[in-house]
Amino acid sequence: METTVTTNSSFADDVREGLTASPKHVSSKYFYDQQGDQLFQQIMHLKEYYLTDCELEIFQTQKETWLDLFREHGSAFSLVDFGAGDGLKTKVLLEHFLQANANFRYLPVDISANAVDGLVADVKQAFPALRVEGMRSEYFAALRSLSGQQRNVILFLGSNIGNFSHPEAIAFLRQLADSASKGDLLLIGFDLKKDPAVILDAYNDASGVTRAFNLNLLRRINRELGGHFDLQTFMHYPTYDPMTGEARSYLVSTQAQRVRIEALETEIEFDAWEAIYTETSQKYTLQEVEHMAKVSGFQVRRHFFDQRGYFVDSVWEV
Ligand code: AVJ
Repeated sequence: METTVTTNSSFADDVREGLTASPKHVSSKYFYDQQGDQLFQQIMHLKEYYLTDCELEIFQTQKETWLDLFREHGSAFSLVDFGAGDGLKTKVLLEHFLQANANFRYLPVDISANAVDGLVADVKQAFPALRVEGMRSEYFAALRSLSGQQRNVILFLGSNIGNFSHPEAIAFLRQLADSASKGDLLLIGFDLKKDPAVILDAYNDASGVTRAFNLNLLRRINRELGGHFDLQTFMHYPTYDPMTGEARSYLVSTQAQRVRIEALETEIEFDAWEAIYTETSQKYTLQEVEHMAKVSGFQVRRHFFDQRGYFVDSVWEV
């Protein structure tokens, strides 16, 4: 039942494959160990990282409208949170929905039990009256297990979709549409194309947090796989192509070197200035957003923008 989006390969296997390939690459999904989670929390508070502020602004201005939309059939709904992060933004919605006495429950889904348990404990403390059930599960399996009950409103926020390549994103959305039930809604965030300098700054903050976030990938290889990366010899190098909308991050070896990785019983060879490709953060036009909805089997209900028009939260129906 897995697609190309989710694989069962281990960190070790993927690091071996990616660092012996040409060009070298390691997936951004491996950013998020405990340190990576913490660094991402810091990124969300950076002034250069406008994405979080934009989406928070949309949440604050649209929470009434969204509640009307979610319970338009006068019925109960489940708020199914994919990739809940720290729930800062989601808490704005939860608070409003509780105040308005909405008939809903909150279901954060994550494959990591740690992430789910942490978030559940956190929202329970903040909102004792909230009906919350953590689901330690793969996304699509969670959705299928919920079908046939009340309407599901699936949250896929923060432009997390942007970490997928275009074909991966379409495959993911199609599988989402297939696993959902008729009438279910998807609330999905997309970062939009804008001044290229603004975008590049978001991935190259002055305080160096994003640099540390990217380099943490090598630190993680050192910690978990007995790697011998000297972080001083790798630089964080982000790019943005205004034509394709692709923001990419690389780690560039500033010298020719060989790096031993104990757990892989191997040595990785780098030429001077050879790069490891670590992340894509795709930026979209509204036309691209609408096209993605259509080809993956959704109907666009409405778009919601921040004041600057930097970001869109789009509501789609299955
Ligand atoms: C969590 C995938 C939306 O791509 O903007 C932030 C991750 N990477 N800074 C993004 C990230 C570098 C972020 N997403």
